[in-house]
Amino acid sequence: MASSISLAKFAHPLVPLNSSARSADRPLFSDPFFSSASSLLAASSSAKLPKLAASRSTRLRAVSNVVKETNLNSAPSPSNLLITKQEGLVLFEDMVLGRAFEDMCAQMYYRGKMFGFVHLYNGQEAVSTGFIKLLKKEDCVVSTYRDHVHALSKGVPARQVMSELFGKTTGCCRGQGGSMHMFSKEHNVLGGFAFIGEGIPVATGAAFSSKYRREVYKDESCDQVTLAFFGDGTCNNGQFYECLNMAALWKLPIIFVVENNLWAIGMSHLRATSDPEIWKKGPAFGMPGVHVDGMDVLKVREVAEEAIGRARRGEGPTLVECETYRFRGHSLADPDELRDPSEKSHYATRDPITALKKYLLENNLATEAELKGIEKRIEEEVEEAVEFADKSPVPARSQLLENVFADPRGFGIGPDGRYRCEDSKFTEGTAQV
Ligand SMILES: Cc1ncc(C[n+]2csc(CCOP(=O)(O)OP(=O)(O)O)c2C)c(N)n1
Ligand SMILES: [Mg+2]
Repeated sequence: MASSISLAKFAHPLVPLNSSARSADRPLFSDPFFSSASSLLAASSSAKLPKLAASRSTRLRAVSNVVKETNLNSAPSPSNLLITKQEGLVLFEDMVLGRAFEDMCAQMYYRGKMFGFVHLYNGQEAVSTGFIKLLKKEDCVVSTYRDHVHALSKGVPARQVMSELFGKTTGCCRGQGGSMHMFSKEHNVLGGFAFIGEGIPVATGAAFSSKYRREVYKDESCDQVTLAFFGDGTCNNGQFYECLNMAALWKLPIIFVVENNLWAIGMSHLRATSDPEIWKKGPAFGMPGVHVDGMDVLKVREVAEEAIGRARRGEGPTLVECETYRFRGHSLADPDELRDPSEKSHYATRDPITALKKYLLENNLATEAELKGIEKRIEEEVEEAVEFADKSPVPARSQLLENVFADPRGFGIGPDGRYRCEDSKFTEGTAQV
């Protein structure tokens, strides 16, 4: 493969991942969008690099044109900007919501309001926002255990997500899923998954179903796209490769979005994988592989727009590697002592929300007062979500064995129709079953 990135550079925490030096090193990123599967592979030869690099600027202009056309209601922005004011504010609000929601989760967790593991998304907001805010309601999102913010970006109300975390009946899964299993049929959020890689085949199945309905049932209106989000560590899991194969083979409308935050719990990505450049796995399967700075929502959005467009037009899947960073430990139970403090402080200076704020202000797309107004509104929304969750009822005991597919008589329910867990002999281990 043509790539001149050295591992040392990739690993160095003080080299900004979006520096121009780095981009110049990686002329292949994003450009496979313009190639068929076969020319993608051919493009790996260094002779093709100048041409591919040139096509990137063409794509940038095309994106800004599309954005302008689809936002007739907003004030026109200068031609060199990729977003309108209205879009910028939507992105900002969504990222602020994600951050404020997660900060509140940490408080509530330590106050004992939530149970089990809780994995926060702080620092990675540009990925969720950059992709999901471009989706239609019918499009699907599949997440991992780090799923609150994906659900929020897809439109699941904050109060429903918070109630789910509190284990209450008003939660999006009626309190039965908890932090790692956000699901909403209404919003086409097809789940958070505690087992790594488990969501990828579910997403592939959803994409297959869209294509099947369109091509076999001739439902022309069915142009849904599915986004599968997962981490760098998960890319060492077999399900990832099986799904890349099927998605490429059947040209499924799916985007595999890798949130490469450089760590899988306490395992460095560089120590765990034979080739740390995950994007390269796309061309290996005959689909575009794209690398993007996942701390820059505008760059993520630009790549997402292209990938979603391809999928919707029936041109098949894309693998997007977003280089990002989580600002907190792996979960709220993780003391986060393994990562180097200089690495953490380096990424803290690249906070995606601060960067977007700066962009909006410098380009006169928003005023300080407007952004403060959004922050205040979100703060109130999150406070309200906590009050709502706190006041909501806990599920009735009768809900315990709902959605359990095995026959609950026997293990769960005794011959008298009562829950066996209510029988003290059963909990003592002395019951005769
Ligand atoms: C099949 C399976 N094996 C192991 C685990 C334990 N586990 C939980 S999170 C995790 C690391 C995942 O890292 P990554 O994919 O990079 O996601 P991140 O947490 O960084 O978002 C592992 C190995 C699991 N949940 N599922
Ligand atoms: Mg990771």
